[in-house]
Amino acid sequence: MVSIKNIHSPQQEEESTFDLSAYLAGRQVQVEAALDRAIPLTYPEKIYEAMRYSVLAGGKRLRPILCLATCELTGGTLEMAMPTACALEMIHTMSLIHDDLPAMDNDDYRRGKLTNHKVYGEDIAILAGDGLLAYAFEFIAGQTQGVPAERVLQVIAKLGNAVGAAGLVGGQVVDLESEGKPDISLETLNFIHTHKTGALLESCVVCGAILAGSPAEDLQRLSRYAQNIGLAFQIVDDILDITATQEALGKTAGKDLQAQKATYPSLWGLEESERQARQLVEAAKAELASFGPKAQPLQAIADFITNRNH
Ligand code: GRG
Repeated sequence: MVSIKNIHSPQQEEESTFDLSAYLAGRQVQVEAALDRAIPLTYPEKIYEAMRYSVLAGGKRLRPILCLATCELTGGTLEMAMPTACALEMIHTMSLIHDDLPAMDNDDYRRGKLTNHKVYGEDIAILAGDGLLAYAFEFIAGQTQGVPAERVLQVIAKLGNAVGAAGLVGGQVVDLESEGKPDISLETLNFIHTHKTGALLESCVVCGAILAGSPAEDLQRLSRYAQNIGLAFQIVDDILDITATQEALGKTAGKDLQAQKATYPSLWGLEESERQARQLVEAAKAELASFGPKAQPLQAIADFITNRNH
């Protein structure tokens, strides 16, 4: 079995003095606190409880952290980006709740806990996802402060595009259509993942920079960084489905094989999948060169994508 630990060279580890674990832990605490405040437990309590159950169930908080990091990198503040960062986690959580439903991927565990529909029933789980999706946009529009209105509008439009049929929803549809077809082409596999996973990750990175008022060239560089880490993230997700335990993943392991799903390892094998992920991470990091040492968090997050074990 191939381990994806130490996927980058020891030399690279020496070069970086940036403490990513401390950085991520600090940001996670800030994001969790903001999410806790964002969704109050009010009437009708049942739906707010279901929304809070999944949003506050843990998770790496990679999407909000990416948004905060690019906003800071491009001259903005954490405060400017926090409502959007929270909204991104609400949207991501919504997609996990719906993805876990029996009509979709049908999973009992997520983030180490029973899935939303297992606790609250399918009806409430669907509504909890709907509630989170709508609230995410309301939250950006109503809570963002210190940012010109046209930038907020740009963020809302970009996010709507990434989540709808042109993004997440479209990727999920092609994924559903591809079930039980282990022979789908690399082009179709790439379409699924650039839409289902990549579009939201790209939005996280670019929205942080939009809020800070970045020029178009920087938005393009950051967008290419995000597209590369998005694909690497999915390749690693496919590898982990084979190599990691349910305990480490917090969700059912080995599902892709069981469902005879086409994945990067099924197409390329584990070794080549690791090589491709590593190459994408290097390409992503190259896009950050012009930002200098300020881009250390984003450089380290790119490495983390291939080094993670869950
Ligand atoms: C209703 C607008 C709407 C969309 C729903 C269900 C669906 C359409 C799309 C599925 C999207 C999906 C679940 C993609 C998988 C993304 C992925 C790799 C999730 C795991 O992300 P991590 O590892 O999880 O960051 P944590 O728990 O750490 O946040």
